[in-house]
Amino acid sequence: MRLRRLELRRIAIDLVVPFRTSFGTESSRDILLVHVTTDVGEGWGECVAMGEPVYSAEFVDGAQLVIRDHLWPILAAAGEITAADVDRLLAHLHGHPMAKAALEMAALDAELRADGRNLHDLLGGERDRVPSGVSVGIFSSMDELLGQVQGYVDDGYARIKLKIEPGWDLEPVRLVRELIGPELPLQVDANTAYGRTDIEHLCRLDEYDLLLIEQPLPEDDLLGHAQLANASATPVCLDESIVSVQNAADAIDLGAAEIINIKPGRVGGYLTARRIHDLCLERGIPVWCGGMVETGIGRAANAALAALPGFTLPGDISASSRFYARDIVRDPITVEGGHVEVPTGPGLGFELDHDFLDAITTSSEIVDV
Ligand code: NPQ
Ligand code: MG
Repeated sequence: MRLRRLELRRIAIDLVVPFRTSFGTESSRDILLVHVTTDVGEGWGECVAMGEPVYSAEFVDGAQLVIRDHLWPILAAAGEITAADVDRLLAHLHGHPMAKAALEMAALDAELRADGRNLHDLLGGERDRVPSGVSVGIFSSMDELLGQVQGYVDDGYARIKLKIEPGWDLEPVRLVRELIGPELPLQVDANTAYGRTDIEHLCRLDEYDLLLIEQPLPEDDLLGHAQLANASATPVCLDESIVSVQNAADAIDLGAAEIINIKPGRVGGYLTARRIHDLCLERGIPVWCGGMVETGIGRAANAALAALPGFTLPGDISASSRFYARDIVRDPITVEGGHVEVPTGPGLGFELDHDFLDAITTSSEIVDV
């Protein structure tokens, strides 16, 4: 296909309840959507960068700029390409994985729709539904936390993940484990809030039979994670630290990653995400699909990825209604019996609700070839 036109669409969308993590509280989302027009049709992608560089170095204004001025011109000038060429064409530009992933997504959506295929098919997913986990924020009181967790248990989620930080760890985990009982899988995510001097403290989580502890230490501290993995019974899972196939392999070899959270935006796209999955499957490292509070575009694509055989743990692909009162797609992801269905429609598998999308659009920038 040939890329003809780019629309950078920004939307503003409120969260149903503020989401507090160790890096801050989010009450609404300012999301960049990437809409490409090609000679064979259109496609949409979603950039998962946040408003500020608090999860990783990327942020939405920077992503829009780098797409417009640096990434798009290369793809637009490349002539006849396929979505599988995007990663290689952009490889000489450092960083900006979320911006690159959004463009690759839009190219995949356009190409797949033109061929009457879907992402599930292209990636090689083997299941038509995947287990769904929910990520639960930090609260100012234990009562609020337990009330939220009970609601998600009632919704049928297959696994609970608690956000933790220093001062909000052992006690909330103890009380939630008591509330949900010994059977429901429980895990924690610190988003880099601890340091190597906390290793002994983090080992005290061992008694709560957690599925894993996600990214307790800074993203560049692979050795510290290996030290924690040696000291603790709870498996160490990396999120922010894993940014490429090579560094995933290195983290595994170092003993720093006993489990990996795969987020396509963080690693530069769905095709690289699949390669990390393939590596982990070969090495016997369980993986699961993370979430970045996506709309129905990203949620549909994540469900397709999570259908691959190495995704043996429930992902953070919760119902759209976990975060949004109304989604921008006509077929939002729902959770039934603890699972989400992998979309079967063409492309990434979503159908846009254009009226609602237009209603929440805050800006639209057009770039021609
Ligand atoms: C994680 N996600 O696994 C993240 C990080 C995160 C579902 O826990 C707005 C946009 C708020 C993106 C909060 C989950 C967010 C966000 C947390 C991403 O580390
Ligand atoms: Mg995480």
